[in-house]
Formats: sequence, structure tokens, C-alpha cells
Amino acid sequence: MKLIIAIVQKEDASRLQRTLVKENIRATKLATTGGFLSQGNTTFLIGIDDEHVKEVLHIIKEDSKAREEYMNPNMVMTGFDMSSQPIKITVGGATCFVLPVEAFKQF
Ligand code: 2BA
Repeated sequence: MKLIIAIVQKEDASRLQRTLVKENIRATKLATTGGFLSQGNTTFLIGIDDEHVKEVLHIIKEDSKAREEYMNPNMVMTGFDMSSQPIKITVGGATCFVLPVEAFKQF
């Protein structure tokens, strides 16, 4: 079994949730915040058998869109120069981690 942690933009979250339910894939949805942009995003925790990992990643990919955002570098403490010119940032599609699951128990 694997645990897929998928961070998606909140605009894509409802569509992905509907697809997961339709495909009978169990998931937990968390309201999260990106560490860089401080904007709300959504994280799905999906426990899934090894043989279905590819299929779930495909679904996540299909339901997530990359978008361009503009941010003022002054808003975040970064290594950017501190000019007030907004900079363009491409925010993923989806950022996914696939972790091995040592045990899965429900009581
Ligand atoms: P944020 O941290 O708010 O990042 C939003 C977007 O800002 C990123 O999109 C990337 O294009 C840019 N970005 C992030 N950190 C940067 C930096 N230090 N310098 C320049 N640009 C930077 P994505 O890479 O598609 O990430 C979307 C969201 O996925 C992130 O939101 C964060 O919540 C999560 N994420 C991405 N990589 C992660 C990782 N390695 N670990 C945990 N969460 C991650």
C-alpha cells in the first residue's frame, strides 16, 4: 500500500474530489497553505493499493491545471531583489508525494 499526498490548487480541488468519489478512491481532503505564496491550496491524503497508484496519479494529473500567478516579491522574505515589480510564478498542476505505508488499520 502507498500513501499519496497530493497538493493541488483549491480551484481544482472540487473536481478532483468528485472524480475520486466517482472512481471509488478513498481520500481525505485538507485545507492547506502554500509556504511560499501563503495562498490556500488543498492537500489530499489517498491510501491506495500499489497496483492502483499509477491510475490515481493519472487522475490527479488530469484534474489539475498549472496557472500563472503574479506576486510582489516584497511580500515574502526571499532572495529576490526587493524591487516592487510583480514577478510571474507558475504554480503547478499538482505536487505529489508517494510514500510507502507500513501498516493500515481501521478500528
Ligand atoms: P507555495 O509554496 O505557495 O508555492 C507556489 C509556487 O511558488 C510554486 O509552485 C513555485 O512555482 C513557486 N515557488 C515556491 N517556492 C519557491 C522559491 N523558494 N523560489 C521561487 N519560487 C518558488 P509549485 O512548485 O507548483 O508548488 C505548489 C504548492 O505545492 C506550494 O505552494 C506548496 O504548498 C506545495 N509544494 C511544492 N513543493 C513542495 C515540497 N517540496 N514540499 C512540500 N510542499 C510543496
